[in-house]
Amino acid sequence: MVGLTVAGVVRMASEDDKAVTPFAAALASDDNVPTTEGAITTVALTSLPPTTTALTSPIPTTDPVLLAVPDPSAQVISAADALGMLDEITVGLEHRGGYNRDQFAVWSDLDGNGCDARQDVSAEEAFTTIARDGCGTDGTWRSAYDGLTLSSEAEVEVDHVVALKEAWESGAWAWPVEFRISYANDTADSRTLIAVSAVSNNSKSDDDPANWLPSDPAAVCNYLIDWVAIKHRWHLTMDQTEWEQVRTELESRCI
Ligand SMILES: [Ca+2]
Ligand SMILES: [Ca+2]
Repeated sequence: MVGLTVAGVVRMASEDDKAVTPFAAALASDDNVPTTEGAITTVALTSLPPTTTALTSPIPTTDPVLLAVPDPSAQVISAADALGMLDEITVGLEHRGGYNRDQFAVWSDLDGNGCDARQDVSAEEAFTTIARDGCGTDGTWRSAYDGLTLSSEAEVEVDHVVALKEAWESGAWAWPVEFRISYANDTADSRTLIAVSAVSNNSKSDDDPANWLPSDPAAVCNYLIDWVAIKHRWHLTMDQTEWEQVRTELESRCI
């Protein structure tokens, strides 16, 4: 089976998400001993399934079904591309209830460089890097949502563009636990996680584009395009209001 070593995740998945019980039970068996090193949760890369191979473990058959962690897609897409992707996204009701942030094991170190995903994104997105000390970074950042300049790492918050709760309600509720961990700590596609100001992150919260857009008008199109790309890549659904709002905004502001 797999060598998942994430403290708490197996427990949370088995308690709160009956849909993954068979998979979680398999994870909890054998010699999988949960370990946590300091603030960093360590996940063996070998625990992730090959990106092109369907799981052999039972997974829910509820639509949409994500059969493998998707390959990173770093290609820049246009608003027209995003509108095309939008037509391929399933529109449906959000899945309410059962969400718990612990089921995503933020922040983990999937690439095994000793720094967690938040620290990796913070370092990657520093506009100017003054110094690095271990996993910490001294530098300056530009907050994508509001254009604020952040002059210390303490001011930087790393945001899931499609929030974990929104992802849960859009399909992640049915994922095997390692898919959720891959999503929550995805540093392979630079769109999934971005460094922003605390004030913009707090105002965005778990909202989708029907309820929140960046305060910097210049950031709106990139945000919408990235939103579509992330939902499309991870086979996440959109609720009707969200889908219509994204289409309207893309067509009116970005084409
Ligand atoms: Ca890392
Ligand atoms: Ca939504």
